[in-house]
Order: sequence, then C-alpha cells, then structure tokens
Amino acid sequence: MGAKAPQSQNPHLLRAAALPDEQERRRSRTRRQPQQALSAEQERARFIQAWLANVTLLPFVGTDLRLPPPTFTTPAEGKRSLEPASPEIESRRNRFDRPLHSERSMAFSPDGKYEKGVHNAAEQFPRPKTSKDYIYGTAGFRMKGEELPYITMQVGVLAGMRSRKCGGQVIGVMITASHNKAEDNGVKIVDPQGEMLEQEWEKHATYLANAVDPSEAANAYMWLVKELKVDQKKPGKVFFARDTRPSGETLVKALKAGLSATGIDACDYGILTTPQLHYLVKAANTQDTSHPYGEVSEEGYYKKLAAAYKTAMDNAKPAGQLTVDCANGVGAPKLKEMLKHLPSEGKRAVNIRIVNDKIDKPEALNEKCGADHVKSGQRVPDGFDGKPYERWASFDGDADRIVYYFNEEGPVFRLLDGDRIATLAASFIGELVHKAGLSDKMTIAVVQTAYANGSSTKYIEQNLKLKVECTATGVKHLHHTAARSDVGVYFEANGHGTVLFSPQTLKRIHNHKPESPAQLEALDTLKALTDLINQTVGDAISDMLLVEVILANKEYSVKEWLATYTDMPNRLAKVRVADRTMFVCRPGSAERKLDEPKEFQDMIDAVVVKYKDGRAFVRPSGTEDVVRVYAEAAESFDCDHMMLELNQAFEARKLAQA
Ligand code: 16G
Ligand code: MG
Repeated sequence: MGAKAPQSQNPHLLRAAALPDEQERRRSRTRRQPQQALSAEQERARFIQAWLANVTLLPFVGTDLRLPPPTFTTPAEGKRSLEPASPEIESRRNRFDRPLHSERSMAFSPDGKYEKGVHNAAEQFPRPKTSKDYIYGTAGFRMKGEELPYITMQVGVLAGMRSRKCGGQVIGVMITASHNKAEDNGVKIVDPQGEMLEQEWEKHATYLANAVDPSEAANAYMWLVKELKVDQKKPGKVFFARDTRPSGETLVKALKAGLSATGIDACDYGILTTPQLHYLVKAANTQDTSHPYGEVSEEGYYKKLAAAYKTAMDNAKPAGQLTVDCANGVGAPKLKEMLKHLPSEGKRAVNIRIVNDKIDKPEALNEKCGADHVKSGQRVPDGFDGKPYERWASFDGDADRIVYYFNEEGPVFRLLDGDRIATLAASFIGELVHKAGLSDKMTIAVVQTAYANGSSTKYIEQNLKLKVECTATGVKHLHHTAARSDVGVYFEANGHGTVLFSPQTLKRIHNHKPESPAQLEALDTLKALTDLINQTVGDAISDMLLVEVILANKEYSVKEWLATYTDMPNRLAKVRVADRTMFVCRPGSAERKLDEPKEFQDMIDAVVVKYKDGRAFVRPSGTEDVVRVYAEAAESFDCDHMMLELNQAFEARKLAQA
C-alpha cells in the first residue's frame, strides 16, 4: 500500500477513498455470467443443490452499523453534535458512533501512565495493516487467530475499564472461536453476573479495536476513561481463560499486555470451557453475598454440579450408556474431570463414554464432529458407532452447546436438538413445580428464536400450556428475555441454552414448606436442578447432566423423548450476497420479517402462503457475510419447492451473488 491519504495516515480513510472501486468490484460480482441453456429439471436440480450445500463464503469485509448521528463530549466543549464533514469522515463517525480518534487527539494530556502503557502495548501488538473494520458482534470478536493479538490486547484494556466501572467486580475474558475452524479464534467479555457484555459497551470494544496505531490507541483509551467517567485509581480484576486452539497462547500474552498496561489485577485460569469461565465470574462476584453461586475454582464447579446431580438422581434409574462427541475440543478434558466427581457405581452411577477427545491434534477441532456439524448437517459425527436407539450427544468446540441424537434402524438419523431439550426441561420443571405444590407461586416461560421448529412451539403452547416468547438470534437476546420470567427456559435450536430462575423464585423454592412426602421429593429435585443448571449461560456439561437426570426420572428412552411431538420438515440455507447490511429486519419481529430490501418481504409472503403450514424467513447473519434462509412446511417436498421459489425471488431482485 504505497499511496498516502491527503490529510491522514489513517487506513480507514484510505479505504474510504478507494470505495468507488470496491463498489464497482461488488457490482461486477453480482452480474450474472452467461450460461449454457439448462433443461428445467437441470435448472431445478442446480438451484436445490446450491441452496442445500454449504456454499463457499466470502471473507468478512466489515459492516455499516447504521447508527443515528452521534454526539460526544470533550472537556473543552461539553456535549455537542458533530459538524457535518466529508462523506468519508461522516461514514466513519457513523460506523463507530463517536469521534474519529485523530479528531480529538489534542484534548488530553499524553503523559498518564496507563495511557503510556496502552501506547506501549499497541507497539508490542500492533494492529494489522488492514482496511477492515473490526466489530464486536454477538459472539465478541471472531476471525483468523493470527489477526487477533491487537484486538485481544484492547479487549484486556476494556475489560479492566469495565471492572473499574463496575466497582472493582470481576470481569471475564474468554478466548475461543467455539464451533469455528481450528485456525480461527475469538475473544469476548463476560459481565459481573456471568452474563454477556452489556450492549452499550460492545460499541466501546469496537471503538478500541479500530484505533489504528499506538497514538490512537492511547487517545481512544483516554477518551473512553473520560466519557465513561472511569476512576483509574480504583482497582480492577479480570479472570480469563481460553479453549484448546494453538493461537490461544499468543492471544493470552496480548491480553495480559492490555491488562498490565492499565494496572489491572488478573487471574489466568488456563484452559476452560466458556461456561466454566462464566461460572467463575459469577461465583467470584457473589462469594460475600447471602447467595454465593459456588466456590471460586474449577474444582468448585465440578463439586457443585456433582452434588446437585446426586440429589436429583435420588429417586431415579439411570437411562443406560451415553456417548459424548467432544468435537476434539476443551469439552473432552473437562468432561473427564467432571466424571471423576460423579458416582461410577451404585444405583446413581453415570455411564458416559467420550469420543473425539484428540485435543493434542489441533486441526481435528470441530472437524467433521461436534454439535454444529451434527445439527447443521443433520448427520452423525466421525467416530460414530452407535447401534439403533443408542443415545449420543455432541458438544461444540468450547462446550457451550449440546445436541442429542440417535439412529433408528435403516439407519434413520434422529436429532434431538435445542428445541427438544427446551421442551423436555420445561415439561419436567413444570411437573416438579406442580408436584411440589408451587403452581400458583411461579410461572414458566419458554424463549425461542425464529429457528425453533413450529411443532415445538405448538407443543409448548398446546400440550405444556406454557407461554412462548420469540427473540432475535444470539444468546444475549434470549437470556435477557428469559430473565424477565419466574422460570425462563431458553434454547436456540442449535443447542445453546439454559434455564433461569429469578431471585424471587429461588427464594420461594427454598422457603416452601412441603405438605406431603411427595411434595418434599419433588421440591428436593427442583432445588437440586437450580444448582445443576448453569444459570449464567448455556453449558454443554450442565445441560447434559440435566437431560440425563430428566430421562432417568421420567424413565424415557430416546424413542419416547422423540415421540413427544413430530418435527415439521424444514430447510436452512445460506446465500452469499453483495452486502448483507442491505437486509434489515423489521423492528419487533424477532427477525421473522424484513423491512429492507423494500418489498422483498412481500415476495417472501407470496411464496409462503402457497404451502400448507408454510413458514419462511430471511435474516442477515451476525457472524458471516451471508444471509440465512429458513423454510418449513407440512411436507418435506413443499420445503424444497419453497426454497426454490425463494431462491428465484433472490434472483429476480438480483440479490444473490454468483
Ligand atoms: C453466535 C451466537 C449464537 C447464534 C449464532 C448465530 C452467542 C454466544 N453465540 O454464535 O447464539 O446462534 O451467533 O449466527 O451469542 P448467525 O448470526 O451467523 O446466524
Ligand atoms: Mg460455542
């Protein structure tokens, strides 16, 4: 990159100057190539194949956050609206919702020790020379591991700031790319009660990650300190951990640099599952309260779950062997550790076999195995040797998702996904609440996303008679909605979910006086579940133990579990588009309707109405440069036809990329 921007060295402005070319490139990509004539049958086969296969993805090229015109504060001027500027500058301001780093670089003293520290850390871990914008998305920052050191250093800086701002409470940082490929990595922040980072602070993370050089990094730090009124003399504490990816080691060094640059106390927990780190953060911040969440150690996590499991199994019969595919990730050693704390003999003995535990082969991570492979491909993982009706489960790469499955004779693959776990958990908890005599004291709600199978929603409403709420995709949305209920069961179909008991509900459960031995038994099991379930975030180990407890208590085999309702046939595909930010979901529709592109939703509605029990939606991905298309209908072949017609709608509007 030899050219220099006229007024700034800033690569963002260089990129902005180059934008017309980029647009031209994108436009030319969307132009259709001349093709040989195909028969109608060939055309149809080609469409279906393209839709159902996992198409090759474009690299992530950044996004426009479409934010309202920003305001900002400088010590000299107080709050004011930004003056109109050149389109390039306006576009960058809008993207980050705050002044450009260079615009207020003179506003602060350059000699604060933490400011200097950040400057030095940014020299040690420089920002990659790229014109890309980094965005803190639903799963934090996620990309190739080699691109992440600078961002991870900045996440350390922000986590420390967040801890200071939260009165010195512990904040967590997890380094993982979950179900993604081994060469990818990611980093995300955990808030004091073990929940995802508050949404407003996601913008601060994005802001820091896009400071382009050490001076901008130091200035951005100081700007945030002032803007957020962070008292730098206050102590701050951060717990961090990583999954088994090789790039994690370098990223830990970068994270430490960001933390020590700003004088933050840190505790390195080495390799953990994501939900274990969430547990530790909550445990640390509640240890001196009337309701400590658990001992602040990895061992404390196992002890808490094991004790709860034993109580919940008091009156149950274990349901035979379970085989767990750990995606060759961190779930393998941690599940092995968990098993050491569980009974291996006697009537409550667990019988768990682990496969895909090769964490010494980094390239094997999530490769043809793991929850995402099984769920999105509707197929068994490598290493599957299950006989008909044998119970299997798969974790994802950081063990915060789980799906169950088995083969019927044939073999016919049967998936028991997040929807199934949600319905199983909601029905069992409902029964316990009723049996314990607590029905009039609490209500249970189930939170799903647009991807939930229509049959599961119907089953919850009509058979279980429980309220269902639908939210946008992404754990933080489900979690916040579930937290508004007395008991909130939330699961994404992909297997990420948990159950939340509100503080009043926990109090009611613990203060309830049972009036019969049957009530006492149900109450004890219910109390045990509140400990067995990791209420901070979806947790594959904890969810697995929950499912095992329920199957054992209900004396259900996988066959009986599957028979509770019949899934509607459905299809999910992803479509490459020139710019996914052109697709805007209708506010309040939980991503089930689009407002933009204009009139595209009318085209979708016109397709759906033709099919019995048809339902379809199109939503832009939050993690990849694609849009996702989901369709379900009463008949399997109707789903294929619907997908074909939806594809034609994309073609007609020239939205899909060749
Ligand atoms: C992230 C979310 C996951 C969601 C997925 C959707 C968290 C921790 N993870 O991985 O819940 O299902 O994104 O991806 O929130 P998409 O937007 O690309 O479809
Ligand atoms: Mg995960």
